Amino acid sequence: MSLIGKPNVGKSTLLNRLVREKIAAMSWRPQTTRNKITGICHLEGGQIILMDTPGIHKSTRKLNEVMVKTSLSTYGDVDLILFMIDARQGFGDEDAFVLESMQQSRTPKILVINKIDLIPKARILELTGAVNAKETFIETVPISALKSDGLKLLEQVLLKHLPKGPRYFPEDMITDAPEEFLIMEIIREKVFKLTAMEIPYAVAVLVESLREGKRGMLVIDATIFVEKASQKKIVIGSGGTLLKKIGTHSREEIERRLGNKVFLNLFVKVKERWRDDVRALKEFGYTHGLH
Ligand SMILES: Nc1nc2c(ncn2[C@@H]2O[C@H](COP(=O)(O)OP(=O)(O)OP(=O)(O)O)[C@@H](O)[C@H]2O)c(=O)[nH]1
Ligand SMILES: [Mg+2]
Repeated sequence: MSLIGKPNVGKSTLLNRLVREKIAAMSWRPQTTRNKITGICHLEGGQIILMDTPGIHKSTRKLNEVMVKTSLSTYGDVDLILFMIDARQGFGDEDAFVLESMQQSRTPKILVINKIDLIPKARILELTGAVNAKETFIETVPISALKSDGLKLLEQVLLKHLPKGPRYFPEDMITDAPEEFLIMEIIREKVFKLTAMEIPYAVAVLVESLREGKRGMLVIDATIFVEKASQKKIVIGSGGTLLKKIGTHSREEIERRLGNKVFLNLFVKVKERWRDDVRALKEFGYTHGLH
């Protein structure tokens, strides 16, 4: 099952809620997610395998092209597409663009209207009617991912429509993403939240090494790449204060996630125009559709 929608509608928030653990980066900025990430939701009635994807949008940059291709590539791999819209913003041109991208796909679609905590109830019915007039959805489920409202119903709807099969994953497994990826995303999310303007978008993170240090401590070396020397200066901050804050916030979350004490070494480097540089994109793990 794939979570699809324009940026910022709440796809990653829903993934984390259904998995009952934070595995996907979330922020109030659009285009937070850049890779797909699989989450596994264990229920009495079965396992739901969910895929969070980057928000589909228009852009001329290579990175953004790769992000969108990553999302589109999931259509053929899944049994269900969850098309998510933001209840407060309603259905706009950007949503129409996303819907158009799935027109060719024969995968059944469910409409998820998220952020219903922000609108009056009557508006839900109105939106349901308006969006269902544009496309055939097998179900419409209004939810608030943030407030965990409507999620029980959504789980039941998903179980009903997903084909029955063996349980693929062990009960304690919530993602198949490698540790390096989860760590990279935690650091990138902190940069997304602690920097402003164009900086979050100019940042890529690479986990260079993971090794066991003294007393079972996990030692992590990671590099934050930016596109310009001026951005590097900002990410480091005066006297290194911002980098320190990014490091502390990241380390605390990595420790919670891995259940291990962590020593995090963060470096900042400039890689000019990496967002349009195929080699750099590959190095950073943004590979979909690149040759
Ligand atoms: N009020 C409200 N806010 C929500 C809800 N779900 C998500 N949000 C907020 O919406 C913002 C975007 O959430 P994300 O989960 O990062 O959105 P996304 O669709 O994954 O965004 P991209 O990765 O950029 O495509 C965050 O600030 C969330 O807290 C909701 O049900 N209600
Ligand atoms: Mg996301």
